[in-house]
Amino acid sequence: MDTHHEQDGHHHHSNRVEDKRLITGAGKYASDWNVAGQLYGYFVRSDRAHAEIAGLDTAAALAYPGVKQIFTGDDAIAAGYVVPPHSLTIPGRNGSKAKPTKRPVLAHGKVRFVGEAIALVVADSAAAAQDAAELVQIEYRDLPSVVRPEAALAAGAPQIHDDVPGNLLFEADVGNEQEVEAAFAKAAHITRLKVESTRVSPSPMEPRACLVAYDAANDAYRFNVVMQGVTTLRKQISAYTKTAEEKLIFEARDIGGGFGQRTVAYPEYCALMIAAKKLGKPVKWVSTRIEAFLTDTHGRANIIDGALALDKDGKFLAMRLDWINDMGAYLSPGSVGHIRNTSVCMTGVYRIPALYATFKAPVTNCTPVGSYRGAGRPDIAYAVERIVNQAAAELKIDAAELRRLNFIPPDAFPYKTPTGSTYEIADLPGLLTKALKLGDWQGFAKRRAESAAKGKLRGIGISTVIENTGAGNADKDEVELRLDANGTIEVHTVSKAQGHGHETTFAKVVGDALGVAHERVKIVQCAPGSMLQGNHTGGSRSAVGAGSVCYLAAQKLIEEGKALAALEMKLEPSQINYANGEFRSVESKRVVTLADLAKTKPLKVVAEGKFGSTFPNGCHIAEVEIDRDTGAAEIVRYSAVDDCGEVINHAIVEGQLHGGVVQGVGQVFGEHIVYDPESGQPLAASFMDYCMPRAGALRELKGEEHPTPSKVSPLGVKGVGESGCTASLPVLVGAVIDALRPLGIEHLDMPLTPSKLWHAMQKSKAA
Ligand code: MCN
Repeated sequence: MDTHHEQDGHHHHSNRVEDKRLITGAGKYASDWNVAGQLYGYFVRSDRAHAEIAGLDTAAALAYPGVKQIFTGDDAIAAGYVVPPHSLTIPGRNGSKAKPTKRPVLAHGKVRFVGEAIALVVADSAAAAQDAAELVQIEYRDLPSVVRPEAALAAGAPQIHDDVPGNLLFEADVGNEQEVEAAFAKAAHITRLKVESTRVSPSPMEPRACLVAYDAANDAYRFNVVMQGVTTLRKQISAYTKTAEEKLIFEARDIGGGFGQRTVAYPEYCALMIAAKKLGKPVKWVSTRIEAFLTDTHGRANIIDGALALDKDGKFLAMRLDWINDMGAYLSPGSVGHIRNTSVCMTGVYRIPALYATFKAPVTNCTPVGSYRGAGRPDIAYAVERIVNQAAAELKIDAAELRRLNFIPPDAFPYKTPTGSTYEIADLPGLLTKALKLGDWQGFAKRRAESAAKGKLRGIGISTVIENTGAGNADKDEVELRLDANGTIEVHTVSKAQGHGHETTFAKVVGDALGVAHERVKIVQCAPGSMLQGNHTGGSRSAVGAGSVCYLAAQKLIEEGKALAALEMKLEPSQINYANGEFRSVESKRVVTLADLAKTKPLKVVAEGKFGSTFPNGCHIAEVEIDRDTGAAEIVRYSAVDDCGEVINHAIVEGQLHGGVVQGVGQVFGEHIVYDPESGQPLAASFMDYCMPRAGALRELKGEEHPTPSKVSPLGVKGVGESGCTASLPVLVGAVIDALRPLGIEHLDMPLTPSKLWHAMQKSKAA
């Protein structure tokens, strides 16, 4: 770790090899792909939250100049593209299972959320397709809608799917209810808090885009599409359309952000397959930002009702959490995170002997919910950390001390949690000590007084969190190395960076393992047609998974290289040493270079690995100042100490943390997808009314590393891509609540907008 640097307050110098291309306009994004003779698609979408489609008349649109064809739900049914795959396959209560929801790739008979695609207009220009789409006549029979998950579960709520009685898609529980009840019965104190992790839109910079070409000779489809890796997307489209995986070929180069939202098979991609095949021409669709808000999967959308039982000394005895997980109108292929990930680290960084949690996952007349940076991890961290803060306030114990008192001690690792996970390793007291120093916890009272003198309310927040990263859904991660006669090493992966800098970090792993310059290593992500297996980029698993296999592949290349060099030198492999790109033998004094091995033909090796979960953890401390007159909150200090194991690239890790924290800032202070409860209409579907964080929202982040290397993989790394997001929600809301507590305000739900804070302050004044 490079503490020296950090303590001097310097930031790590960025040395990402992809940056020149990305920041000079030389990137190639999904909508940059074109092929000769392509047609353009435009989707007609529902403007109703819940309605029967009583009539659909495409005649006028079809007559519009340039229009080739219009596809509707009938075509989706005829193709059999009806049941999207879903990932919520974990066992439910009493052995029950989540029901897949039918969703023809173009709506058939009924629409269930605003934005659902009803028809696909294909024309010889994008403008013609869009113009003609306005001529498609739809007659709706409106049905009552329900957009709040608690309301969807209430008796008498409108029924959204015939085969989902009571709108309850899935129900589960974890832990031991009897133990929890017994512990609550003898507790000296019980803290209760109900919080919501609000529905938000991940909003990557690059909107979705997809160009599909049908190859009749091979009955295959070629896609240029945004993605987070090829394997998951290919499997899901294959399942949705019942097309063999090897008939689905994907090509993408640069991806302008993903955040979980770019992982899944969306119905639009499959509808384009129908059109491309029928018309015998490639069809391209580029999403607008409004379509992105309406139809890209949303994130979070969890309501958590929690209770924590403590003994008279403040030791945690038991916790109970009752979840409502809003799934939106259909079960998205990326739905599992809501539940699985929340239960993996449910007791957080604490020793809580007894735990019980229930989950209810309803459908609502809203956009389907999928993974969003953290996928359940920020939600559980938010719930637990808010409850712990509330307990500290009620018991008048310092929030940092209450944490220290209840931490899983270093000698208890590997630590088995009440939900059956095993945390590998962490040094929580060390992390806390470092963070308290970095954030000057002790000096807060003085700073609060200074703010008060300026008429401002100042609050401090703390969060100590742990999350699972690494273990993927794929059976294994594979990486292929190709060595050519110039000594260049191509590294093929099936993960796909969306801004993460894999071209830099993976090249470093391979270059270091081979002892060659990083510039000699070229990372090729998701080469079209490659059938390598592995995980997509998500769940902060690429460093642990693909990254570690990069290392194993380099080792394999050395081993195979030794055998080849031995043949050439007429020696045994054991007589040959490898270093810095060269095979040498003491005996013969001869040298065979890596490039020599590929003289006659390129040398290929494929390595594989399967790794378990790693558990990055962190302690963040933040301070906010609230303006009493406007309700505006300003982040005035932010310190983060994180353990992501060994670090491959410090600048990238710092950037990942910073990005994650700012994404949390967005959810805490502004971002919120809201629907009108009467009409089911979305009220925030553009950047005019969906408030993204701006650069000034977090002016400085002081970060330090506190690594406890992982033994799960040969690199000792833990994932870092989501950590900032996970830690930032509770610390920032905690800081605001701390500022408002003197006014008697103990809880507010996100987003903490100036208006919300102002009204809360006015109400407390009046009281
Ligand atoms: N890294 C490192 N040392 C470590 C751990 C990671 O140097 N100990 C590096 C990795 O090599 C990689 C980066 O940090 O370059 C992130 O690695 P990792 O934590 O393995 O996460 P993934 O690469 O799998 O990225 C996924 C994660 C997720 S789940 C979301 S969502 C997210 C995030 O990353 N989406 C992002 N960060 C994002 N960053 C950008 N720019 N864009 C997104 O869409």
